[in-house]
Amino acid sequence: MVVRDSPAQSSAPPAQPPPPRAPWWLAAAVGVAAVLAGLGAAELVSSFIAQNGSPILVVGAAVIDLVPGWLKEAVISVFGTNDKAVLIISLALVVLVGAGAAGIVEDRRPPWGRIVIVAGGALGVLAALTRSSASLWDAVPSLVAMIVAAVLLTVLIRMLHGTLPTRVAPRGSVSRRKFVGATGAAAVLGVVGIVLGQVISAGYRAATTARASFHLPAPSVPAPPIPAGASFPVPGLSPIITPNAQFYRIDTALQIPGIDPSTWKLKITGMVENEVELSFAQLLALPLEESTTTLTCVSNEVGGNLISNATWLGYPIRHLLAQAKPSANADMVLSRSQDGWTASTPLEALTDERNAILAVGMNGQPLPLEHGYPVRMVVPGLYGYVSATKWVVELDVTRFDKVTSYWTDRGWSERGPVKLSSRIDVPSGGANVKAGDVVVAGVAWSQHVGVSRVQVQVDDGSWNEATLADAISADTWRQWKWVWPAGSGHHTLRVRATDANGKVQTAKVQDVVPNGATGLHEISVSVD
Ligand SMILES: Nc1nc2c(c(=O)[nH]1)N[C@H]1C(S)=C(S)[C@@H](COP(=O)(O)O)O[C@H]1N2
Ligand SMILES: [Mo]
Repeated sequence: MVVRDSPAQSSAPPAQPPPPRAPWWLAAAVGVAAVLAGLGAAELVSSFIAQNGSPILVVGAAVIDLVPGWLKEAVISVFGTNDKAVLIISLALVVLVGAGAAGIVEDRRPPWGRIVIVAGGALGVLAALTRSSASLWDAVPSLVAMIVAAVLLTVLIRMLHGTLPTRVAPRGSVSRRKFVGATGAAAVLGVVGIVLGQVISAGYRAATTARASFHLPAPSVPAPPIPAGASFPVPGLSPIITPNAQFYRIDTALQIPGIDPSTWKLKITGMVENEVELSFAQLLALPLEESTTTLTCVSNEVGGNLISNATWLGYPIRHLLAQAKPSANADMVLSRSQDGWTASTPLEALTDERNAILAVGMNGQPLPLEHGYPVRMVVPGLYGYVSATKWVVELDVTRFDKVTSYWTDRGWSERGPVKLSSRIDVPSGGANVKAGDVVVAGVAWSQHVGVSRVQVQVDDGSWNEATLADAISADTWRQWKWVWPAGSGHHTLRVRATDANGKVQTAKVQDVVPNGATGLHEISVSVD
C-alpha cells in the first residue's frame, strides 16, 4: 500500500499529493515483462489448442497482407530472403516499444496502460479471425495474451509503486528485490513460453507449408459424378458432400501431428510374407482412385452430427496387402498413427472389393492436417475408431486374439460396422413453423449396404413414405424429404430408414457404448 496522504497535507487543501511516479525505464520494463508473459502464455496455449491462432503468426501474416506492394518490394530488394526475419524483428520492436509505453502510461495515467494492452489484444483477435479458414478458437491465444498481460501490468505497477518512498516513510512497503524478482520472472517465463510454443508448433508449421505447396495428382480413376438428383434444394438440409471446413473431427491428438511428407513412410509388417515400405512419392506415383465415402463416428448419438461425406483420393489398400501377402492365420490389421493411436480393422474389410483406401486427397484438396495429412485410411462401412486412422504410418498384419487397439482397450467393441440410421435436418428441433405444407428432410445411411426406404411418423400416426434422393453409392448417406401437411399444435416427428436388405431401423434405444447408438431420431415442432 502506498500512503498518499499525510495528516499535514489533509489540513492544507486543495493540493492533492501527486500520485507516485516511478522512473520511466522501470515502468517501461514492467510493460515489457507483462507483454512477454502474455505472449508466452498465448504461444503455449496456441501450440496445443489453436496452432493457427498464434498471435505472433496471425499478426505477422496480417502485416504481410496489409503492407503496400512497394514497401514489400523495397524490403525484399534490400534484405532478400531475410525479408521474413526483417518483418519479425520490426514487429518485435513495435510490440516491445508499445509494451514499454503501456507500462509508462499505466504508471502515470492508469488505466491507460491496460487500455493499450486491450487494444493490442483486440488487434490479435481481429488478425486471427480474418485469416482464411479461421475458427473461433483462433481468437483464444490473443485473448489469453491480453488477459495475462493486463493482469500482470496492473499487479507489477502496483508493486512498483509499493517500492517508492512516501512522504511518511523513506521506503515503500514492497521490497525492491521482490518487485525485481516478480518482473524478471514474468519476462523470463514469457520468453520461455514463446520459445517452447514455437518449438512445439514447428512440425505443424512445417507440415502446413509443405501441404500448401503440394498439388494433388490427377486421379487415374475419377469418382463417378454425383448424380444431379442426389441432393434436394432444401435450405438447412446437410449438403450431400460436406465441405472440408465443416467435416466433423474426432481424434485423441492433443496436438495435431505435423508430418514431413518427404520423410513419411508406410510400413506393412507383421504376419506377411513380404514387408512393404512405401514413401509418399511412391504412393503418389501409383494409380490413385477417387471414391465418395461417408465417415461416421461410433460416438454419434441418434440425430447427432458426427457424420460427414467426402470424395476421397487414394490408393486401394488391398493392392498393397496383395504385395505383402498376409499369412493365412491373420485376421486383423492394426494400423498405427504417427502419434501412436491404433485401430484394429478386420483384414477382410481391407482385402475385399470395398474401397478401403490410403487417402491423400479430400474433396479435391490435400488432406487437411486435422484430417490426417499426409495420409489416412478410409474404409467404407466401419466406424472411424476401427478403421479411419489419420496420420497413418504402419499397417501391422496380425490377429484379433493377439493385440487390441486404442478404443477396444477402453471398452468399445472389437468390431464396429456402421449401424443403419437416419436423421431429420429440417425443420430443426424445437422450431416454430406455419401450418400448411412443411418440408421435412434429412439424411439416412447404412454404409456399404445402402438405404432403400425412409419413412416419417407424426405423433403416433402411421408411417409416411419419404422421397429418396438418388444414391451416390451404397457407401454414402442419402438425402430424403417428405412434405408434411402440418396442422396447428405441438407435434413430434420421427424418422426411420430401411436398408437395401430390407432391414428396418430399430426403435430400440441403445447408447453409443460399446458399438454405436440405436433408436429413432425424433424432434418436436410447434405449428401455428
Ligand atoms: N490418428 C488417429 N486417427 C483417428 C482417430 C484418432 O484419435 N487418432 N480417431 C478416429 C475416429 S474415432 C474417427 S470417428 C475418425 C474421424 O475422422 P475425422 O476427424 O477426419 O472426421 O478418425 C479416426 N482416426
Ligand atoms: Mo470415432
